[in-house]
Amino acid sequence: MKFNTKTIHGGQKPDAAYGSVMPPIYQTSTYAQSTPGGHKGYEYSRTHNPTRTALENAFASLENGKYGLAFSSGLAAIDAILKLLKPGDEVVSTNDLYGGTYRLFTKIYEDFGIKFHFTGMENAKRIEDNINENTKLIWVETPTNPMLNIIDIVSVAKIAKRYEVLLAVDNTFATPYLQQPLELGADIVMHSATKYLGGHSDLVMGALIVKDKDLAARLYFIQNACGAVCGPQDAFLALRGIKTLHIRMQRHCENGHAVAEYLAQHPKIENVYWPGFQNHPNHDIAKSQMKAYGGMVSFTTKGNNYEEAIKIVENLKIFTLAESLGGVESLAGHPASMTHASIPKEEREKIGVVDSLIRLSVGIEDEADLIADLKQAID
Ligand code: P1T
Repeated sequence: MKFNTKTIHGGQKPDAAYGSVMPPIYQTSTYAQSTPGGHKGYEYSRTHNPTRTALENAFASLENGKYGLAFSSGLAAIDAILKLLKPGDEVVSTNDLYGGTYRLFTKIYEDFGIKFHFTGMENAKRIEDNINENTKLIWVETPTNPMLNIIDIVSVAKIAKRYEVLLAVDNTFATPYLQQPLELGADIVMHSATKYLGGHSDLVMGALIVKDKDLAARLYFIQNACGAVCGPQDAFLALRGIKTLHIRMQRHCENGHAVAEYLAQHPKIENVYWPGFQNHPNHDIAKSQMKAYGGMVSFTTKGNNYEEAIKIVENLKIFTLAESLGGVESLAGHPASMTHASIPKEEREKIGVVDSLIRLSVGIEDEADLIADLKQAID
């Protein structure tokens, strides 16, 4: 089945009871048993729920995986991966990543005895410099949030295999429409399904997808034992969102391209970060592992003035100033004071998250309106 068909049918079939084309919202915590243990595959909704199962099957299908797991948020999904580890284990992570992931690593899991090494992964050699006998996990986000760096998943996967370390890829920015990390050698794909998978800014959710049966069993155990599952209403909304993922992504990419080109020629703009540009430092890798370049664009203004950046985001009318990304509507954010405020100033500035950096999640509105809005806000 091709991707554009999978978004609509992947892992899903009409409901067995009445043939409803969309899975019903099984709004129930529990299921009747005829005798203890005598049930129809469902006994308690933390463990399983039929609406969630339909969504988990859809996740697995989209990423060419075998097993999908849905969580109450993206961070809950990452938390489940970290629970595969034990005190003394070490993780090598990208140094440019979502601030909340960084906070979970450094403010929660370091206290439980896990050590994190943050490094730029554009050069794979740097990963090897941080691997030792305690390393159990490599954490990759690509494209990175918010600098839009691209990491070569195939090269990192080779290193992970050589050292027998798990490779997890946060595929939130790309979505399986643009890249499928399991096909490139990753062991675990993670999503904040809050973003493009849901696609309508109406839910908070996380996803994990794997191919390996034993790894899936360990993650299902953690999901049930720790309990950060999503509810059936949200599972239904995510299923509905996924059905248009391919057409939404196509438009996000087109509009992202137009906005990036507009910003690049604007005299007040210093840098535009978008992996589709030929002069983006990792453009060749983006070209080889992604189908197109996505709808996320970051930029800085000349002079790197904090007040000016704040004024621009306040002046926007069609772009909404808000955290998050990946919905049909365009959003603008100021990473240094919003999504990445939990990263110390000197750390974030090392990776380019300077005071004038503005991050755009370019939506699927009319391209001309988006450009006119940026023009009036910047001018
Ligand atoms: O918000 P939540 O569903 O828990 O997902 C966390 C998360 C994980 N990974 C990436 C790449 C993310 O971008 C996020 C959430 N990011 C935002 C809220 C944001 O505005 O960047």
